[in-house]
Amino acid sequence: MRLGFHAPQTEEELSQIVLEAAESRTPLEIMGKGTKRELGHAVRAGAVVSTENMKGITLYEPTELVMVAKCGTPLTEIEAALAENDQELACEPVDIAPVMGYGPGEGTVGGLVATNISGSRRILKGAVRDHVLGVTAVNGRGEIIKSGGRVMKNVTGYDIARTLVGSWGTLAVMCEVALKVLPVQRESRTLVFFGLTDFAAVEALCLAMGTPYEVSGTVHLHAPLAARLSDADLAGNGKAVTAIRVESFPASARYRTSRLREALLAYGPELELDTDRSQTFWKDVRSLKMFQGTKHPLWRVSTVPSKAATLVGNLARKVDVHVAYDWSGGLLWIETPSLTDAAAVDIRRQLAEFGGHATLIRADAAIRKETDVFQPLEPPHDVLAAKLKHAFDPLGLFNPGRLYRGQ
Ligand SMILES: Cc1cc2nc3c(=O)[nH]c(=O)nc-3n(C[C@H](O)[C@@H](O)[C@H](O)COP(=O)(O)OP(=O)(O)OC[C@@H]3O[C@@H](n4cnc5c(N)ncnc54)[C@@H](O)[C@@H]3O)c2cc1C
Repeated sequence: MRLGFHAPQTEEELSQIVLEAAESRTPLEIMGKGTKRELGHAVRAGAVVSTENMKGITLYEPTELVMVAKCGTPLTEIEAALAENDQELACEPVDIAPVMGYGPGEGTVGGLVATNISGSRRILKGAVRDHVLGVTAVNGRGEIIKSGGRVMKNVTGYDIARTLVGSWGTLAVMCEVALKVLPVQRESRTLVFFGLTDFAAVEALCLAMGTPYEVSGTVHLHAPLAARLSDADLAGNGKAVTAIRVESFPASARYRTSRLREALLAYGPELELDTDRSQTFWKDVRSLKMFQGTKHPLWRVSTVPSKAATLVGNLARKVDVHVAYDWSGGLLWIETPSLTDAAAVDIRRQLAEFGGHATLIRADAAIRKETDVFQPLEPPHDVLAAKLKHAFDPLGLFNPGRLYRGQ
C-alpha cells in the first residue's frame, strides 16, 4: 500500500485502505485530528489513517434526543448544533486538548468516543460510553461493521458500540457514531467550601452524593490548582476549593441547594455561585484549566473515593503533588514534578494497595517511552483484551504499541 497519510472520505474508501494494509501487512496509525497523539505510546506504523475528511452531522432529531455524526466532525461543530437547540452532550466530556497544547474543542467526535474520557457530570448522567447508541466502523479485515446491524460472528455476545468506546483506536476505525443528547440544564448552582483537608473534602462530597438532591458535580482542588481558576474570588482566596453542583430548572435547583447547605453545615461557611459563575467554574474543570500553562506530568487515576485521600497522602509523603479530586475522589487528576518516571512507580505502588487505574495523560516523549502510560492489564482482563483484539483486528494493523509498550 502507499505509505504516508490517508484521509478517506467514505467508509468504502476507508475499507479499501484497510484491505490494502492487510494485504501488505502495513500497520496503521489511526487518528482524528491528533490532539491526543502525544497521549499514550508512539505508534509503530507504516501509514497514518485520519478520519478528518469523514465529517458532518448526518442526522439530528432534537425531539428524539439523538444525533448521528461522521467521526471526523469537530466537537465544536457538534456542540454548536446542540446549543442551537438548548441541548448538550450530557456526560460533559473532558476537553484534554488545551493541556496537550492544542486549542479548545479541536478534537473530533470520533476521538472523544475512542478515548471515553468522561467529565464531572458522569456521577449523575453516566460516562461517554452510556451515551453512545450505535457505531459504524471498519475492522481489521476491512469489513464495515455496524452495531445493531451486521454481527461479527466471532464477537457475538459483545455490544460492538460499547466495546469500541474507550478502545483508543486499537480495535476498529470508527466512521460514524449515534449519540444520545440531552437538554441543557438552565440553572446551575455551586456550593463552594474553602480550606478543607482532603479527608474532610471527600467526606463532604460523598455526603452530598448520598443525599437525594441530585448532585451533578463534586470536585476538590488543592490550593495551588484553585489559584489557577478563572473566578478571581476563588483563585485569590489562597485556599483549597471544594465544590458541589446542582443543576435543573431554577426553582428546583434553588430548593435543592438550600437543603444541601443544611446537610453540609458542619463543613463551614460556604459561598454559593449563581448560574454564570457556576458555569464558568465547571467549564474550567472540564477543560482542566488548573493544569494548563505548565508542562508537568499529569495523571488520570480512578480509585475508590473513600480511599482517595489516604492514597494522595501516602503519595505526597514522597512526591510534591497537586491534585484535583473529581467524582468525590473516584477520579484524581494528579500533577507531579518532572521526575524521570513522572512518579509512575510511586503512583502504581499506591494503586496496587488501594485498587484502581492510572493513565499518564501528559509527559515528555522520553518519559512516555520508558513508562507504562496505561494501567498494565492483569489476568483475566489481559486475556479478554487479547481475544477482543484478535476478533476485531487479527493482523494487529491498528495502532500497534499505542496502549502497551512492545505490543
Ligand atoms: C472502585 C473502582 C474500581 C475499578 N475497578 C476496575 C476494574 O476492575 N477494571 C477496570 O477496567 N476498571 C476499573 N475501574 C475503572 C473504571 O472502569 C473507570 O472508572 C475507568 O477507569 C475510567 O472510566 P472511563 O469510562 O472514563 O474510561 P477512560 O479511563 O476514559 O477510558 C480510557 C481508557 O481506555 C480503556 N482501555 C484500557 N485498556 C484498554 C484496552 N486494552 N483496550 C481498549 N480500551 C482500553 C479504558 O478502560 C481506559 O481507562 C475501577 C474504578 C473504580 C472507581
